[in-house]
Amino acid sequence: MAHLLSTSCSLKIPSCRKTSFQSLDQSPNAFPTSFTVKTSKSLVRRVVLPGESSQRSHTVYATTTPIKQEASAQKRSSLHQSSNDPSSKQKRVMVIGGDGYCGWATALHLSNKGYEVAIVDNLIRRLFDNQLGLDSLTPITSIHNRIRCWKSLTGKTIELYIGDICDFEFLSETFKSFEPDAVVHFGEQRSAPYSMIDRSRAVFTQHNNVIGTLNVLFAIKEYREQCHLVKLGTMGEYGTPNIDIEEGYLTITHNGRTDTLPYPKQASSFYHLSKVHDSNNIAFTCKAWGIRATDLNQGVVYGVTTEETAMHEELCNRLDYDGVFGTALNRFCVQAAVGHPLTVYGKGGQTRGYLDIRDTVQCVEIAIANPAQPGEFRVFNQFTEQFSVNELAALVTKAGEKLGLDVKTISVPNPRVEAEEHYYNAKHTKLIELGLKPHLLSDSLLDSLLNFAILYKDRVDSKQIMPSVSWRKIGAKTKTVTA
Ligand code: NAD
Ligand code: USQ
Repeated sequence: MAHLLSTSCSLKIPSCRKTSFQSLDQSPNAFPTSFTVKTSKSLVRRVVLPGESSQRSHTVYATTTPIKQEASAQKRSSLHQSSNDPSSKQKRVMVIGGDGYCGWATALHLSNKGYEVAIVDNLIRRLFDNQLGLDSLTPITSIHNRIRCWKSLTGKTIELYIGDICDFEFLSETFKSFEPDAVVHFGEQRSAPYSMIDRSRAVFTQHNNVIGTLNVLFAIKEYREQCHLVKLGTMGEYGTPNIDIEEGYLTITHNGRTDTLPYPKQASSFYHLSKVHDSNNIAFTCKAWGIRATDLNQGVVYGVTTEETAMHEELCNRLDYDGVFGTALNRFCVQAAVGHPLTVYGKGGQTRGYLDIRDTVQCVEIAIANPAQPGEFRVFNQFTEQFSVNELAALVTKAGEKLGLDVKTISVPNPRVEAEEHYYNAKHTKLIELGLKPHLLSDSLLDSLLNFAILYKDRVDSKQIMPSVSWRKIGAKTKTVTA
């Protein structure tokens, strides 16, 4: 089992450019959030992929040094509609976190739909996996190969900016260079268990997520005032109150006076709390600076295939099944495929909103196509169905048995601090009103997810399945996560 904190780590990037990460220490910023392309002193790299001769395919920007404005940025502006016209369809979309699970599928979907897309990512998620000794169920190729494959299949270019959005200089240059009409922000540390490993991970998560989002807000104010921010929040911001959950706001009458206020937030991990802080910062800047923003409070995502990722094996998305990054339904399908009992935490009454990854990409597209007004902080609850963990386990058991699998369930002592039996009724009508056509969890989807898991079951490391992070045991001491 790999140790969590190694002193350095490098990722292999094809096309002969070696990258290395900064060394780690125990400080709040201990986790490397950017890297530089080492083969040249120049911090601006234009990567021309084999078979693409001199044509621009994608650009790799390193972090801290100002980047020369490229001529192509000017040329481009004649190709796209003016983003200062709020009524025009937004065309240029920056996908921050575009190498991740939701981001990769969304970047391809938007590119397929005719948007000009740039991915901004520091690839830190791949580093987390390396540090923790984890791997996606599905083999995923480098971001460079992914983009090259997409280009060769469709002729469509996705630009690539590699760097850390916590580095404002880097982010500014990506804004000046790409000139986005919309920014979809997926680029955060998104695992609740990761944020609860130890103090340094808690601090890293909140620093990375809150400062990254703050930088995006400043970049919009400074360089692209009309740009629409589509920010991935989470249903977990609301917690599990004993009343219905509304979409962002609640009208309250108190001592005879009535007001519509932000819905109370009761997040239950340092990760989920980072999303609450983000939401507050975004709401404030909408008011103060006239930023236009949509906060997508997304539920738990399941599935792996979208229309675009299915086009070629090199476009395949990641699927996490481990105890840190794996989420409930995806984990249960992989567990069923390898004959591991389904790991229901505690009583299993924990109820959450869920959605198919095909709906994630659809929802984001809908949000971009129907932008918020200047100064508007719009909140959509982005999920399609609610399930308790016990209900998910029962559905996977039934689907597994149909495929001849012997599926068992165990109750695992809950490593989290959360209600295990509670009321849950969350509204989710706004995206439907704007045209979302949900892919509801069906037998056929479960079949295909289970078959996917069976296909790759030899890649499963069973030692990674049981949860190893405890909400109660988190402390200041740096922890090594062992299987
Ligand atoms: P992921 O870990 O697969 O992807 C996140 C990506 O962001 C990674 O590629 C990572 O390298 C990048 N990133 C992180 N910090 C960055 C930084 N400072 N600068 C540049 N890039 C950075 O996560 P995901 O599952 O795709 O989730 C994406 C977003 O959606 C997250 O904000 C998450 O909170 C939200 N969300 C996810 C789910 C889910 O079930 N996966 C559910 C609800 C909400
Ligand atoms: N759970 C189990 N067994 C497991 C895994 C999870 O019982 O093997 C339970 C958890 O205790 C929890 C529920 O299932 O009650 C959901 O857990 P999860 O790991 O599937 O999801 P969560 O930690 O909430 O986080 C995921 C994403 C996060 C996103 C969130 C949406 O990692 O980025 O914000 O889903 S939401 O849950 O709506 O907040």
